[in-house]
Amino acid sequence: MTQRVYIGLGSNLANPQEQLRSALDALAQLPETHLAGVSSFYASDSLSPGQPRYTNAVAALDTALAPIDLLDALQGIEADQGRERKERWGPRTLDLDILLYADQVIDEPRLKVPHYHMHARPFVLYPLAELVPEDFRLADQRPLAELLANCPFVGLERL
Ligand code: ROI
Repeated sequence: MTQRVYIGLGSNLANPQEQLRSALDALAQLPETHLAGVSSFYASDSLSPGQPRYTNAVAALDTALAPIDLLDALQGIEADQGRERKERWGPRTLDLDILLYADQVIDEPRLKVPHYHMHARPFVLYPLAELVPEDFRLADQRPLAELLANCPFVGLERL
């Protein structure tokens, strides 16, 4: 059975738009997975000061991969694109986050879904909103419209 999953993509090094495009190609080639949709790309300042601006997007996947297998696959794509895990919150060539996995709530050491910071991040919520119905709710039942209302479209530049 396939599940609808939303992936957050981010990059602020080494031509971020190119990084996102090759990550999308890699997502489309994952086993047992169909790339069902891609949002616009958005640029914004880093939440951590002193880093280059980020480019972010959200992708919709229909996948039969289990959550941890999908996480392994995403970390493989990050590593292929030169991600080095030096410092937490550091600049990165590619960040791939599982934002939502169907309506599952996952709380494991390696994986927390819904993604713990997505509720307040405009560069996640606005691209996600392009891919879902207007009455969409997160797995914790919070309506996306409510999160958007509390998260102004400030500092986001749609590319
Ligand atoms: N800031 C923006 N704008 N986009 C990101 O993806 C992003 N990712 C991060 C931190 C450093 C928190 N800031 C970010 O990890």
